[in-house]
Amino acid sequence: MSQTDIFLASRVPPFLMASLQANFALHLRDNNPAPEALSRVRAIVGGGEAKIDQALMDQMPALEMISICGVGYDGVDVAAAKARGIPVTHTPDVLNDDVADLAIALMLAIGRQLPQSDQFVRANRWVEGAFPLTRKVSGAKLGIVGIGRIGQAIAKRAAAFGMDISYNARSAKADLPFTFVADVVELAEKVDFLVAITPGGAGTRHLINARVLQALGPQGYLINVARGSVVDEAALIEALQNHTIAGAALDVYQDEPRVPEALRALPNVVLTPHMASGTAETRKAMSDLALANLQAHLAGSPLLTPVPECRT
Ligand code: 8YV
Repeated sequence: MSQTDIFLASRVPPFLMASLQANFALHLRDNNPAPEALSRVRAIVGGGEAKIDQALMDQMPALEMISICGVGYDGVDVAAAKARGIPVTHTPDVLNDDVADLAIALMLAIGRQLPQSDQFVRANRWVEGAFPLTRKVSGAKLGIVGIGRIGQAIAKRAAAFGMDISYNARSAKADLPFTFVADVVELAEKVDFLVAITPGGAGTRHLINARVLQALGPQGYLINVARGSVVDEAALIEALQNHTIAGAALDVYQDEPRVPEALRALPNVVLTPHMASGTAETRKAMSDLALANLQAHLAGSPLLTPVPECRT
């Protein structure tokens, strides 16, 4: 029996790659598959950052489904997929703990200056004097932009640090014991640490802009574990250079994996390479779920985790 043709739109974790290679006829975007091969493709698989637009789908007349190995799917034109009756799946929940862990780690890293102090010891500068004092995180005011599953996991951890927690979302969540602030500028004004964990896409593009950074102020820190598009990166670089804000800890960027030289040169940032879900345990769970969605579709069974727009 001939193998099902799958198009791989972006890099995926090694666990998923191994399963795809073993069980399917795999066509890698990087290899520019011929039109004839694309015409046989029944499913697209990709990571959370994969760009899957209508032009790409149009090259695949036999396309039946899209399985994203990631919770975010802002690179997928879901409306175009739906118009063709193509369901899109993603991998929510299994990464909540890891992303929340990294958000807390970044908050501690920038507040307590961990990479900077590590460098200080390595460069033997300790012999010349003490490391400058840092910012206490426990008990500080935290603002969370986006209070979905991951936002709530961050809040739960921050509560254990005795933080005073407020959040911004489209509407107040009555069941949450945190303060709702309808305006992001107002939220930034009242907190010490502002954490972005809202979905990417047109609706949240540059939600964190120059005005928000101005409101966060010279004692405030920005942490971004959402999408690079959520923050106006040029405005952020300017705010960091001019000390309009105290610092930033970022896991995501506008044009990954390219990080602007101006950002990399700054001393008041902590930069990680989009690794919030990047533990072996979680990437395995994400891979299993992405594969299970693909297999469910091919077996004619209900999909496990379709994106909200594709739930019936
Ligand atoms: C990774 C992510 O980018 O889940 C997401 O939305 O951003 C990440 O977990 C990626 O999808 C891993 O393959």
